[in-house]
Amino acid sequence: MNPVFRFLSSAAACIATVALAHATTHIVTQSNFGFTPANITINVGDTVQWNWQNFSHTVTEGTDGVVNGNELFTFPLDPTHPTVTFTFTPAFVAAHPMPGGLYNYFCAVHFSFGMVGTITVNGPAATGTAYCAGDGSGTACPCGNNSAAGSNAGCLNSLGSGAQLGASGTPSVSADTVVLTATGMPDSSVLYFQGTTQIAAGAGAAFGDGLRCAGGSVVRLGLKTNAGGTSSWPSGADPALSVKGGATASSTLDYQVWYRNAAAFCTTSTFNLSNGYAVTWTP
Ligand SMILES: [Cu+2]
Repeated sequence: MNPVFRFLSSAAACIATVALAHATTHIVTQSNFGFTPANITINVGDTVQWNWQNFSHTVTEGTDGVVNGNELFTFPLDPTHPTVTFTFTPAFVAAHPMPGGLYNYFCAVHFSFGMVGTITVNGPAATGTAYCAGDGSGTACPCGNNSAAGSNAGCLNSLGSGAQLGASGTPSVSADTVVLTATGMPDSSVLYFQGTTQIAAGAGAAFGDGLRCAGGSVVRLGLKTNAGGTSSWPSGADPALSVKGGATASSTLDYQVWYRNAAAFCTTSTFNLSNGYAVTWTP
């Protein structure tokens, strides 16, 4: 993981001012009826600074060309406001997600002149890496119940979906905010567990109606009951993942979800599993 991303996402949780100190400021210069460069790509936490040169303009989020209250930000850019800045904080980006991280803006005065720009905001790096999908790319699912290729989910269950395990947060043993979340399951009991190795080099081995992915020295993290087909661990009064699992800096640990699927389906077993999810812990 990119250490800058890791730092930003960690710091954002509690000490945003430090994150900003390490973020970058990107300069966009107004010249006549254009923004230069018109299209930029930044990282979450970065600041964009617009520098005025001549005439009077606005920097207004959106695509409709008018300031009507639906914009996420709008500033004058004129002789009395020659420098304006906006920071794409993790909180802002989380609250106002855009497809592909693409934020459009325009000058409300010169929109008809094509005075527009875009900012593409790259989100924080992923917490970890999914592996051992039950899509036939590794070990085949026990009953031909492979999930769709590329879905990064476990083998299909009786509902016709594969359980998908992912994570959010910062995998730092000193500032752990990682939450594992699994979706695509019945509203049944589910066990979150941790292993130290990837079975069959990450391809998994048939187990119940699915594949066992995480092996080695296993820690049972905790039981949850799915609601709406999903659950997360840790949640409520649970300890931090790194604490419960004894994660140490530089260790890569493997997580997986085992869940009950009592309906007659596939094997005589009444359980299935998610994909595996590997997390490398930092100090
Ligand atoms: Cu303008």
